[in-house]
Amino acid sequence: MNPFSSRCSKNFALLRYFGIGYNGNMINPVPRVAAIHDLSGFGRASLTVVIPILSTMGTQVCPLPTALLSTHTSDFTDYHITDLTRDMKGIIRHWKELNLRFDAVYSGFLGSPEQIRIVSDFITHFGKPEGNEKPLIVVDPVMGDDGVTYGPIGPEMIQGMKELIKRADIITPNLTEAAFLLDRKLPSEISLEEAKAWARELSDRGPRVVIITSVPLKEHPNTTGTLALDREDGRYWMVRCSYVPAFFPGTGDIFTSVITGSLLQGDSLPIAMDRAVQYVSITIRASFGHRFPLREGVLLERTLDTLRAPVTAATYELL
Ligand code: PXL
Repeated sequence: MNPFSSRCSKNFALLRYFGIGYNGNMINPVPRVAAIHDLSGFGRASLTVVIPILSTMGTQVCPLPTALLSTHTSDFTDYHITDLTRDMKGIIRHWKELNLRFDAVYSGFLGSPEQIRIVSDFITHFGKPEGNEKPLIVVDPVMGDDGVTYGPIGPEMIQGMKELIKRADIITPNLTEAAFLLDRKLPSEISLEEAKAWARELSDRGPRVVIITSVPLKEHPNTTGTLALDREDGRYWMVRCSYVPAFFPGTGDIFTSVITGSLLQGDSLPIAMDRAVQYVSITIRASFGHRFPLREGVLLERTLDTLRAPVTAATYELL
């Protein structure tokens, strides 16, 4: 029986249940994400936050680990690191043989220019449209924060990221990473018009949506801005939250994971931004009052439940 002969099968949830799309292509019962990040055992960054967040948001996560570390590299020294480039190739070979289909490809921290090439090839293969569905390509160009690069990131990685973002639908640099990508200096504050121009310039290189985080806006002292442009409709969005004076590693990974989960569950771009900003903000607040080293990351174990809540108070602005 063709499930599409009935009128109600036009409902996308039913398509997920039947497992077959309008064009006869296979549909995953829940959205499936290929998550290309490192696995840092201690410190709540990369896969140890990506997996719980996306799972909580109803998405299947398929990790493609880039490296195995004892801890992330921020404020830890002498960490153990094993590069997994060879293993990535083996995993991808098997996934190709299995003919897996992903609803999104989401990359974060990458260890070498060769890994960037592998991710680019992965996007070429697994990012192809099928029927009228195309996997969402999310590239978080993880390179640094507060004007400095993370331990293993050098100039050739910045060059590689400049190429990789061209392949993305959505990129989520913080202001430091945006400055690296645009060969600019990191300003201590930036005007709204300048920040919009940065987003526009990055989008001109390929990605339809650019979301810049950690933007210290001249016009709004003591707040942190998250600014986005969707080139398709030319609209700029802004979500502001009050500045919390604490630097926790892993919050960028948390932010982009919520954006990905939110878009995959059908939210609009400004609602996804609102969810991500509010989640990072409440999770920092849930952590800040405790007395433990910042390098251990935010206590997302205490706030994951809130990701299932409907959006109640959206604060986004159309610029
Ligand atoms: O959260 C970003 C990140 C991811 N992976 C590794 C890192 C960092 C930031 O410090 O060191 C290994």
